[in-house]
Amino acid sequence: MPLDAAPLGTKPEIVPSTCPHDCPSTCALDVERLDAHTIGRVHGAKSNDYTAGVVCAKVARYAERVHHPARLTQPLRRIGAKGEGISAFAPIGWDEALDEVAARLKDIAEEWGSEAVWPYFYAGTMGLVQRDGIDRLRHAMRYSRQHSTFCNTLADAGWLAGVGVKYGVDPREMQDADLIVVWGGNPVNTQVNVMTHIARARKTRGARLVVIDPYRTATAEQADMHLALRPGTDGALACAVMHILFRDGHADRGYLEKFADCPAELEAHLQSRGPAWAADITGLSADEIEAFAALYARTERAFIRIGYGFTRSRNGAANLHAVTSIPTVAGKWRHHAGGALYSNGGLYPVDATLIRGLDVMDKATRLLDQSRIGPILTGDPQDIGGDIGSSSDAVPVKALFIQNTNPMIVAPESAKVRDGFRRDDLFVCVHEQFMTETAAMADIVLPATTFLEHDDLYVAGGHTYLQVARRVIEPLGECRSNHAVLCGLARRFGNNHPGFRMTEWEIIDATLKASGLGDADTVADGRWIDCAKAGDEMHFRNGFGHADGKFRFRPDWSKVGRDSGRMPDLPDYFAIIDTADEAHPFRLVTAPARNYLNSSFTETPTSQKREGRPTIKLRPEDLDAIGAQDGGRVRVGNRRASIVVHAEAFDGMQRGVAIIESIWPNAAFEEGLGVNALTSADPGPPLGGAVYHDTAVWVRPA
Ligand SMILES: Nc1nc2c(c(=O)[nH]1)N[C@H]1C(S)=C(S)[C@@H](COP(=O)(O)OP(=O)(O)OC[C@H]3O[C@@H](n4cnc5c(=O)[nH]c(N)nc54)[C@H](O)[C@@H]3O)O[C@H]1N2
Ligand SMILES: Nc1nc2c(c(=O)[nH]1)N[C@H]1C(S)=C(S)[C@@H](COP(=O)(O)OP(=O)(O)OC[C@H]3O[C@@H](n4cnc5c(=O)[nH]c(N)nc54)[C@H](O)[C@@H]3O)O[C@H]1N2
Ligand code: SF4
Ligand SMILES: [Mo]
Repeated sequence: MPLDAAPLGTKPEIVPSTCPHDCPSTCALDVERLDAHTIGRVHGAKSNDYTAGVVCAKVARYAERVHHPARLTQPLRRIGAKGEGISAFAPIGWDEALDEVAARLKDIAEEWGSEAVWPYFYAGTMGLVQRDGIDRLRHAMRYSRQHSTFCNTLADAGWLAGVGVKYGVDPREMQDADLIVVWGGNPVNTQVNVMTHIARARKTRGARLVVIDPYRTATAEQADMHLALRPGTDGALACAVMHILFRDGHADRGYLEKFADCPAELEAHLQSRGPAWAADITGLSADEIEAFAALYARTERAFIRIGYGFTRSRNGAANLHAVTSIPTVAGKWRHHAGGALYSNGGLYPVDATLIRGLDVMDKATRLLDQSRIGPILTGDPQDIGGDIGSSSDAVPVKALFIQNTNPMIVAPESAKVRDGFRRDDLFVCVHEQFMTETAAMADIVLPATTFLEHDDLYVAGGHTYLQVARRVIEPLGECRSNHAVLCGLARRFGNNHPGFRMTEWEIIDATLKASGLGDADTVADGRWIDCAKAGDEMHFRNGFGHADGKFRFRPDWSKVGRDSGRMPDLPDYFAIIDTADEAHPFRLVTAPARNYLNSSFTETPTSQKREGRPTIKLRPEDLDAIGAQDGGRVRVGNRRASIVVHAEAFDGMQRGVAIIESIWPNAAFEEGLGVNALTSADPGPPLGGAVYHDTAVWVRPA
């Protein structure tokens, strides 16, 4: 056991690192290094005032993942059927593997045009060099571009529409707040550090916690008030809260005059959107809405911590915009610990030109929607035309080169994704740490290092630190980093972009220097740089991110995305969700499970044990109504597919709401199709974005 490898009585060496996973916390880590190949426990850095010594349980026991016996250690060629797993593969050498991938991509580009190749990636590591380097290869070779829509497209659209820049109030101010509203997020599961700062506010100031979430999550369990609304109805709740603020004299009229575009119009518009109206839509009582609005109105230091969950609906951008309008109406942004934070992703002055090869990008290449990989691979003519390219001469995708993502599980309409991967005429190379269900569909699989085995540079959504982390241990077996693989391919293509002739460390160094942030060694030795702006900037006390400094209640959605015609003019309930009907009486939310991180950690025994099995939470009355039992098997379905899961009686939500915590591998389900067989690949307006929590389904005993 790696944990016991240090001789008794010796203290393990502590080495700094950064958690690379797709989590807003981006924790600063202290890793126990037992020897050059082995780690022990992973701790949160006490010296970082955001991480504050805390990490989630799954990363604390990272030894279980990095030293997992099923880690890939050699390049593999598939010699058996697609989807069968490791037994269908035979080991090959790196040169042979890269030669073959390069030759196939070259042939396909020659025959079909370079856009027939789609480099496909997401956020297995959030390190900028290892995550985004794939774009450099893409642009250098004029391969198809990717519109990355799995996660934050709808949320970004909604935040930017009103606020104008992608940052918000410093999260370290949460500890000084008197009211924290966790809106559509579940930080106990998804970014545990938020809870540290909330706990401080509760302990030192008696702060109140309000959670707005369709079900009683572990975060909601800790709350003073939990508003368990129907999924996708946050716009209505936000409107009613603002209606009450105007009605009861809590709108900050002086502030609005100076900092908002059209407060009088908004007030008039909200006249007809009071608590009774919103109660009808959200399923909350008018009293609950009044109580929340009153608490919010009377608290100066009211911090809204906005999560992603409530934006994963067709109306998600509109919902998020409506929520950011609340602190504007009430003028809360003015106060220390008042206002809102969604993400600080736009805070960092990092020049990504070298990493992403932006100098050689050709914007004329087509842009393919990541979330629509199912329709794309199965040849939807609308999709393969791309967002920008012309559809008349559209070529099918003939090759996928995949790093950092597991689309067979995480992408919507996964039955189509699987059909697409099964195509005989599709060449697939997957660079992975494990034999994921996506890797199992590949022709060539390449073994990848983990963050502990390579260098990288990290920024964060949930705080303000930029971090540089050196590798902690030697690469396992023959594992190579994403950067090394990209360089290997570029060499075979004879591509001379300077980024392919540099080491990771040289790229980090050059990027920091180009960004005016110093050099790699200095930043790594200091571990992080705090990129927070002055408080006045992060509270928008000098104005919001639009030219006139005013928050937009009436955004110009056409500047945000092409599908803007349907967007509501002013904050509203935008009724375009997959509404429940007689045939599909339940609204399904596929919220993140605590012990998995997307599909990562689904391979570790402790996570598997803690999660148990795929489960649908339904109210006891709903179980009775469909004739199902607590613990019994049920079939859940809609137009797209049906899956079998076990039912759990749970009274933490309204009737008609169903929860399946995710994301389980498809193989964990009886028939081999997982929860994303039910979710839709419809792009949410105005700019696209996956709608994982916006699905009407039927449920019946299996
Ligand atoms: N343990 C764990 N941690 C994770 C992840 C994971 O899978 N597991 N995923 C990581 C990633 S990639 C991300 S982007 C973040 C996301 O983390 P969060 O910001 O927390 O967002 P979501 O993950 O989508 O969902 C959070 C909550 O939103 C609720 N929700 C769903 N629909 C609605 C709605 O219509 N209205 C409201 N008010 N709430 C709604 C869900 O019930 C859920 O409890 O977490 C990261 N951290
Ligand atoms: N039903 C449902 N589906 C969802 C969501 C949901 O809430 N519900 N959430 C969505 C969201 S928010 C997101 S962000 C996506 C995330 O989806 P993904 O980005 O696919 O996230 P992971 O499943 O964690 O997959 C990352 C993969 O990258 C690999 N990896 C990690 N580090 C490296 C590396 O350095 N190199 C290489 N080559 N590989 C590496 C890991 O082993 C893992 O298999 O899922 C989405 N899907
Ligand atoms: S809370 Fe998030 S960033 Fe921190 S260790 Fe866990 S997964 Fe990583
Ligand atoms: Mo995400």
